[in-house]
Order: sequence, then C-alpha cells, then structure tokens
Amino acid sequence: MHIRSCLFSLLLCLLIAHNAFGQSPFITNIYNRSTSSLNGYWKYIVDPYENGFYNYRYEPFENQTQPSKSAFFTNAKMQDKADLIEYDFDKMDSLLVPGDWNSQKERLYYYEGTVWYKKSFSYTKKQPDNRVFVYFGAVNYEADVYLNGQKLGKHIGGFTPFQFEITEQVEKDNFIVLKVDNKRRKNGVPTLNTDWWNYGGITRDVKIVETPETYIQDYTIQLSPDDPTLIEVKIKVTGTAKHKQSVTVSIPELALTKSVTLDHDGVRSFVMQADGLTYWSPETPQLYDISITTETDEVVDQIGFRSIRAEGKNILLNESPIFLKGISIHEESPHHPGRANSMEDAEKLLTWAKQLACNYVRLAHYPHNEYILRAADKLGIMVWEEIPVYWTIAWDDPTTYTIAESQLTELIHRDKNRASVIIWSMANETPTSEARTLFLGNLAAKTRAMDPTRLISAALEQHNYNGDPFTRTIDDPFAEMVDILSFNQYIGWYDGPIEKCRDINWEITQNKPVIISEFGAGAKYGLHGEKGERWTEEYQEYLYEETLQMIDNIDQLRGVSPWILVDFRSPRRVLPEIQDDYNRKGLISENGEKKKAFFVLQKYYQAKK
Ligand code: GCB
Repeated sequence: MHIRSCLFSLLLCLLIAHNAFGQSPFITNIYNRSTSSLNGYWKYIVDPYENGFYNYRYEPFENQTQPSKSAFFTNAKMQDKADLIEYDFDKMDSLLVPGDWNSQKERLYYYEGTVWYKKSFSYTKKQPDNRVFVYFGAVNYEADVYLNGQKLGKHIGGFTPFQFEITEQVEKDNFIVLKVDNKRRKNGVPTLNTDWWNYGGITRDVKIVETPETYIQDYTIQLSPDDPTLIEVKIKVTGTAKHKQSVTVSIPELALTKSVTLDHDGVRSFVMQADGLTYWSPETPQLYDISITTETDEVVDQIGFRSIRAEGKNILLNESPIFLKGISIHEESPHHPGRANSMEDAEKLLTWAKQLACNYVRLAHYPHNEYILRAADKLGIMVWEEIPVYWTIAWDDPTTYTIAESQLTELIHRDKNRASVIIWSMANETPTSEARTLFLGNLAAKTRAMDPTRLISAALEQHNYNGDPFTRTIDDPFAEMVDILSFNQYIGWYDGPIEKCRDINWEITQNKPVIISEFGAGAKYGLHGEKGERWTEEYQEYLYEETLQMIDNIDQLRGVSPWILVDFRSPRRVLPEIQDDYNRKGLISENGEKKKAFFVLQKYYQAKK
C-alpha cells in the first residue's frame, strides 16, 4: 500500500472513531428486546451561543480539568457551584420526545442550533449482572450524550439509530442530558441545501435496553440468493461466555429447528434447509415467527423470505418479473405537524400508498423510522431506502464520506432482516464529477460488501442526447455501478410546458431496468382552474396523464415513484396562499385531502401489469 493511501485509511479510521465516539456496537432488533421507554416530556434549554458547551474563551468545558463548570454535566445539587447557574433545567419548559422542536414550539419553528435536553429516571436491573444500554432511534443532527454527569459519547447523523452501554454508570436514580445540534454544515450529510425542513431534536424513540451479560448482539436471517430452499443465518453473540455456546434457531410454522455451536469469537454462519416456504411478496406478505436462543439469551423476530435481482432489463422478485408501482414519501406525520415517529403514522402513510394501488414506496431522502419498515413488511410493500447524499455534498472532504458511510452502515444494520427492503439508494440528483463518482463508488462497494443480496441504485439526472432537447439519455459514469438505473425528471414543471411530454424520445443505452424515481407538479388542494394553470389540481392531473403516457414509451421501464404522496414542509417554498412553507407536489394535502392526480395514478397502477 502507498504511504498516501495508508495515511488516508488511518485518517478515515480516526474520523470513524470520532464520528461514533463512545457508541457501543449496534444491537439488532431493539424493538423485540427487553426495554423500557424514556419517551415523554424532557426539560429543554435553547442555547444558540452554546454557552453550556463552551466557556467565554470558546473552549469546550469538557476539555478542561474541572468539567463541573458546565451546568449540564453536573447533577442538580452541584449546579450552584457551576458558572452557568442561570441554566437551570428544572425551571424550564418541556418538549415531547420523540418529536422535533420546530413543530412543538412556535418560537422554534425556524430554529437551527443547540438545544439541551434533560430527563430524570429511576432504574433497577432485572438481574444484577445484566448489561444496560441507552438507545436512540434518531437525533437530528449531532448528539452529545451525558449520563449522571459523565459523557457517554457523541453521534453524528440525524436519521439512524445509535446506543451507548451504561452498565457501569446506571444507578437507581439517574439523569440523562443531551446536547442536540441541528445546525446545517457544508461538509454534513445532508449538506447546507435541501428541499425539506431541517427538523431538530430527539425525533425518534429513546429506550433503555437490558440484555444478559452474554447476549445475541446481531443476526442476519434471509433466503439464500443462490438457492430458494435455503435460509442463510449469521449470528453474533457478545459477552464473556460467547465462546462455544450453543445457539438454536427455530421457525415453528415450518417445523424447522437447528442448533449449532458458536465459534471462539461468538459468531457462526450456517444454512437451514427450508422446503415449502411461502415466499414474501406484495400478494402474500408472509412473515415467519423466528426465535434465536442461546444458553443465556433469546430474541424473537418476524421475517419474510424472498429473492430480488435484476437481469437484463427486468427486476425479478422471487424469479418473476415485477413492475414497481410506487410513490415517494417524506417522513412527515399524517396526524400532526412535523416528523412521523410512530406505527400509527407509518400505517396511515402506507395505507394511502395501498389505496393508490402501490406495491412499492421510495422512502426519501434519508432513512425513515423503523416502524415504517415493519409496517411495509406486514403490508407487502417493497421499499427503496436512501441516505441523505443529496445535491451538493462536499465530495472531496473525507469527513463527509465518513459521515455518509456511517449512516449507510447504520441503516443496513438496522433493516437487513426486512424482506420489504429491496433497494439501497446511494444518492439523489448529485452533479457528476470525478470526486463524486469515487465517493458514490465507495459507498456502493461498501453496500455490496455488507449486503450482496439487494439492489443498488441512486436517483440520477437525465440529459439531452447529443444536444437534442427532445431526446433524453442518462450520461453518468455512476450508471455503470448501479443495478437499477433510476432518474428524476420534471418535464412539464421545471422543464418546458406539459405538452413537451409528447415530443420526448428516450435513448437509454444501459441494459438495465429503469425506474423514474421522481416526476411531479405542484398543486394546492381545492384550487381549480384550466389544465394549463399552474398550482391548480387540474394542472397536476394533466401533468400526470401526459407523463405516464410519455414514460410508457421507455421500453425498459420497470418502476416509478412520483413525487410525492403528501405535501411536505420546506423552507424553499414560500409562495403565500399557495405554498405557505409546503412543497405542494403531494397527491394528498397535509390535511389528508386527495387531489385529482391521485386518481390518475391510481387508475394507471390498477391497470398496470
Ligand atoms: C427534486 C428533488 C426533491 C425535490 C423535488 C422538487 O428533484 O429530488 O427533493 O423536493 O425535486 O419538488 O423540486
């Protein structure tokens, strides 16, 4: 290895360590473990100048020999000795967790910066030698976490889960403090510029997780991509008794049980012969109850088995060609303003998708909460998952790459056992350059190494072919690295009048299945007019009619996920009385009202084979 690449690898390792400082390894399937919730009201302090973190010389308190100087790392009794006596959590108002602060408090609507959170809780272990972890479903964007005055660590990235082991620190009475900072950063993922609201806060569930001292940390259970009668299993056990333990995997409905002995490191890969499987599909979303038992621990899960692959221009689900009838979704609640964060939210969004006759959704533009994947598994909806590598990422900055890769890794860890997930998407509408192709190529290689069983894609852009504005092609070196060629197009909205759709030819040279990952037009629910009049429901309806006809001319079209199911908040969308801070390309308004275009797409999907 060249010295330069050695140094680069070393730098990456250091950055990864920095990015995930203090975190304990990912624990698979938190929702089926023994947990108690820390959801509910948390005290908060808004701290735009970060005075709780830095002293008046702008030096972090935690780097100093007397960390008790910060109000936030100390317990309430020590607070009167601190510099920051005016920062008294107990006198402050509360925010609901999970929840973003922007939609809970009017004066925090536009706020981007630091908010401190505090919650007190009592805890008693179920068994004295058990291990205890604190788990966060997601905190946007940076989180510094402290328990009983001691720093546990830091996490960067607003949409993926993380946890810290607190076995040594947890007491009968505890207080947990978080510094949450959602300032946008040029080298962040996402970067400064997006078309969605930068909701800050502890946006997903917080849980205390208790495991035996030696516990099942991770497992992957899925259909072998090479043989549809084999289930491949990989298990990892952690703890002092991990060596040579016996582990049993059972699938009662198939009368299948297999016991093996773990190797010296507590890991083991093996296969189970599974005849008579009902394969998971939109028509039969069969999930099997599965239990994994070791001498010290047991975890249960509900897992579906299916295969997915691309062959030539086709996408094959369980070896049969399938058309992905999709819709894009942002993670906003259909029940209240702000981020979606419950099973109820997930089920409502996917019920709307089902009413549209969808068999597929694109979860844009970042990892959504785990509930929606569980709901998609149950409802038989295939899923595209994505990381927020969006628009103008700092391609040359190794820190940016590290942050992108850690979000991707956390996402794959969390959802690798969900049958519904068929596509990992690396990016959205990123301008081509050498640095960007290298960046995305590294992400794709990482994805294939972690999960060779699913398809890789990215929402790319289309271009004029040989300078002809009526002939479109995909001219992008990253197109060579994906399994599915996806691109966004807005002919009739950002690109000419709607009638232009009739004159477009497609010159797609890659022998791959194509998905149109976005198309759409803005319409205000209840605003009616001529079909050529922007913002009316009729304009959007007309654009859907013309676009669907246009894309049907792409011979290798195998899926589409129009933009978007529901109107969503975006600070870029300020037009009064029309947008009022909403991107209006939804087929449904933020109040749940269906626009005319909803029914055009529904009809298309109902007729589509
Ligand atoms: C796009 C982006 C999406 C935007 C959409 C729009 O191409 O991928 O994030 O919200 O266009 O409405 O402009």
